[in-house]
This record gives sequence, structure tokens and C-alpha cells, in this order.
Amino acid sequence: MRSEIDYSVYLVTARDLLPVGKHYLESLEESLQGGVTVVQLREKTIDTGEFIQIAQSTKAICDKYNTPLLINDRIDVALAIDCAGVHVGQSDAPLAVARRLLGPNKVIGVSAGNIDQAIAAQKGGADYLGIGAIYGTQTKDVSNKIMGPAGARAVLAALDPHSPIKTVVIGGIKSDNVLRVLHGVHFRDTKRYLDGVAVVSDIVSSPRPRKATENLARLVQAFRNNENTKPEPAINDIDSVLNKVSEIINAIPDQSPLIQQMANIVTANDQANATLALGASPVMAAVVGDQKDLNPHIGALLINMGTVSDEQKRAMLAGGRYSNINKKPLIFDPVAVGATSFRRETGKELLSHWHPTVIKGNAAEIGALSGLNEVTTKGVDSVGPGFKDPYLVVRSLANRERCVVVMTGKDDYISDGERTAKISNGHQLLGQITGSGCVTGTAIATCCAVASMTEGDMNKDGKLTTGDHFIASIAGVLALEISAEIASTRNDVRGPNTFRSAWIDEMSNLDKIDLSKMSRVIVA
Ligand code: 3NM
Ligand code: MG
Repeated sequence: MRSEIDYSVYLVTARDLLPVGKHYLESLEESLQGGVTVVQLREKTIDTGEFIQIAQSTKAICDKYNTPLLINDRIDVALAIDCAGVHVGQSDAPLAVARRLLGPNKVIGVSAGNIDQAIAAQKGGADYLGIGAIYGTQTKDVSNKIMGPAGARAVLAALDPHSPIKTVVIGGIKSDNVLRVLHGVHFRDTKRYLDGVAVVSDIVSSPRPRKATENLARLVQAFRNNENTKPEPAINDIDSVLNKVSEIINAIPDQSPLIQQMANIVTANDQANATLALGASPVMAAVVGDQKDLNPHIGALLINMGTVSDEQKRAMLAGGRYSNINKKPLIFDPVAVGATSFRRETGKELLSHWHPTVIKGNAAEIGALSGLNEVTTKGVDSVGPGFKDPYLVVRSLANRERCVVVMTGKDDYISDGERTAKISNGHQLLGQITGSGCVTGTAIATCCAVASMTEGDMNKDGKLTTGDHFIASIAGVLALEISAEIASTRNDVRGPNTFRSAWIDEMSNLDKIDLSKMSRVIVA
């Protein structure tokens, strides 16, 4: 019988990455004490005799902690020391050869850099897949195969759901991104879950490998606990939703969150003024150097791709990453993402580097991210009558990306994958000024910040942020559409430009409005 391996925290060794003064076996033992569940010995440059010696001493320590040992590439070494099995890369011995040499009782893992390799290994009888590279890494040259969590998710989805094969991900995984990886790789509605995460440098290069391993193990476990606990019944009856919406909007001036926005040059000014009118504070920092220092102080980050440059893209990558690390709501407005290949690539790159809390777009943008072309783009505007089943579109994307999806239009559709809302507020003048959608992003970010600040920290570790961002997104959309309706009735409004000023005025009066009376919302 092949032994059942717990792949949760999978250590791949690298003696060349040890900190100065740290001995290999000492580091290995500390990482086992910290909770490593399986070890792969990876050596690329030594002679066979030395390899066998190191493998023996490695196995002695692994045995002491009852932890299985796999050998990278070298079937002969695995046979020599009689360890649990091997891990083979795509240019190592073929799986069939490895199986013939090792027999049925050894574990064989295979590296999979894409769907074809994964399916071939599964059909060939591999015990587990090492899927990667998730991110770039200094540890190995993986530049041609970085797939992001979304790429690994596609691999998992392509596997036969009934196959007993196990899966781990590898490449650039650290305690500060492991939650984002786990959230990004899992579908909410598929049965296949990752069995673990494989790391080299996060543990091996640490002067405190035990602590580094404990951190990783705690986060993997927290994610699992969070997935397995039934959440408190989510609020979905309309009265409770609207109560919560009013609570959030009225709390904005008290909380006065700092809302960071990487805006576009067309609508930045309106976004900043809308933030102030709603009772929050805007900060428009969009260079790389600001992100690390600023992020701990913000309530939410809004990333708007409207006039993205190469420089701004780097800031977006960094700012989003810090938002995930610091558990700040991250709102993504993928302006015109389907319009050019540069924008498609940029959208994909951003979404593979960080995990958004909310994606907000018009029908063409949400369609492009969903891989649908029922609705197309002209410039930044949607063309065509819209989707036949908009509920399904937002719900599917929300499930796939594990975030809230807001699709704006004449009617707005909002989903967190379980609950879906339709909002029929708004005014046609919103379609006559530029950036009303971008300003909606501002309001959603502001409401998400408030929702996170007021929510308790239940299950905090296993989640990317706290707060009900489905309701916060409804609050953001309603705040803007209801203030637009009120503005449109003012007799000083003569056309689009006076409307725009009146709209921002009315945002600052929302606390005097009974929102529930004016809201036209359905929650299904
Ligand atoms: N294999 P770190 S990436 C050994 O993609 C290895 O197949 C990879 O190192 C693959 O955790 C990788 O330090 C190195 O980023 C991972
Ligand atoms: Mg190899």
C-alpha cells in the first residue's frame, strides 16, 4: 500500500538558500517541528554518493517526525534509501518509467505547468501534481510558466473530478500571499480542493524556519476552517438589506475612512470630490513607492484601469498586493478591459497578482472578464442591449473569482455568488456625463471600507477581508443613483454639467434621505 501523505505544508529543500550560519539539518528539523507535513529533497548539482548520504541523513530526521520524504528526480536515490517516493519534473524520467522502476507502492508526483501536462500525469497514474509556477520566484527559473492562482484554478477544473489525484501549488508562495493563493485557486462550487502548498524559500531562507512553517500551517488551516464553517445565514431579506445599507451610508462621516484611488486622468477629480461629499477622505496615490507605507492606513483601495500606464500598472500590482496582505477591501474597475489586447493582458495580470474584493464594470467589461462576447465595447462604453441572463453572468463570475461582482447599466446587477441583487435606480443624465461608472467605484470602495471597519473579526485569518461586501456594494450603487435622482429634480440643473455639480452636492445630503423609500432593489 502506498502511504497516505498529508500535503498541507510541503517543504522542498534547497541547501544553497539557507541563511548564513544555519545548518541544513538544523533548519530541516526546526521546520518539521513547525509543522511541515511532507519533505522533498531537491539537489541539482551533487554526485550520487553525496546525494545518497544527504538523503539518508534527511530521512533519519524525517522519520523522527513521522514525515514522509520524497526525492526530486533521482529514482535511484529514492530506491537506495527506501523513502516514500519521488517527484519528477517534465524533463526528468517519464512517469511510466518511474512507476515501472519504483513499483506500485511508492508515491510519484509530477510537475504540471499547464493543463495538458496535468491531464497527462493524471491519466498516467501520478499520485499528486505540483502545479506551478504560481508566481515568479528567485529559487528556480520559471519565467516561461507563471500562471497565477487563476491558472492553477484552470488546471484543477480540467482534472477528472473522480480521480483520486492530489494537488499542491508551488512557486513564490509565502505566508503573506498564501491566503490569496488559496482563495484564488478554489472555486466556490467545485469539489476539488488543493491538498497543500509547496514552498522552498519562505521556510528554507528564514533564520527561524520553525516560526515560518507555523505561520504557513496556521494560514492553510484557517482557510480550511473558514471554508468548512457554514457562515451565519447571510442577510438577504430586503428590509434587513436596506437597513444595513442605511447603516453603512450613515456611518461614512463618523468613520471617515481614507479611500485610496488609482484613478484615471479623466475622472480623478470627480472621484476625489465624490469621496469627500460622501464623508470619506480621498488619497490618489498611484506610484509604486507610496504603496507600502500608505496601505496600512487606508480603508479601501480602488484600482481603476481607465488610463493605465506601465508605471501605474506597477503601482497597481504593488498596491493590490499590500491590500491583500493587510486585508483591505480591494475594488477593481477594469475599464474597457475587452477593448484592446493590452487591456486584456493588463486585466489578466492584475487579477493573477492579487485578489479583488469587488469587481465593478459595465456589461462589456464584465462580459470580457467572463469570456463572453454577447455585449461588445465601443471606446469605454457597452454596445448592445445587454445579456439575456444578467443574473447568471454576475453570479458565475462571482463564483469563479470568489468576489462580489457589480455590473452597472440601466439596471445594475450585483452578486456574491449566492445572493444576487438587481437595482433599478438611477437617472438617464448619468449616461450623459463621463465617469459616472468610475464614481460608482468610489462609492463602492467607500462603503466597503465602512463595512470592514464595523464588522467583527470572526474567522479573520481565513478570510481576505471582513465585512459584507455584497451589501456594501449595494450601498455604494444606491448612494450614487439616489443622489442622481434627487439632483435631476433640482431646478438649477440645466443639463449634464450642472447635473454633475448637483449630483455631488446631493451625495453630501444623503443622511437626510430615507433611502428605503427611494430604493428599487430586488434580492434573489
Ligand atoms: N518548482 P519558492 S517553482 C522547485 O513551478 C520549484 O515547478 C517550481 O520556490 C515549478 O517557494 C519552484 O522559493 C521553486 O518560490 C519554488
Ligand atoms: Mg526536476
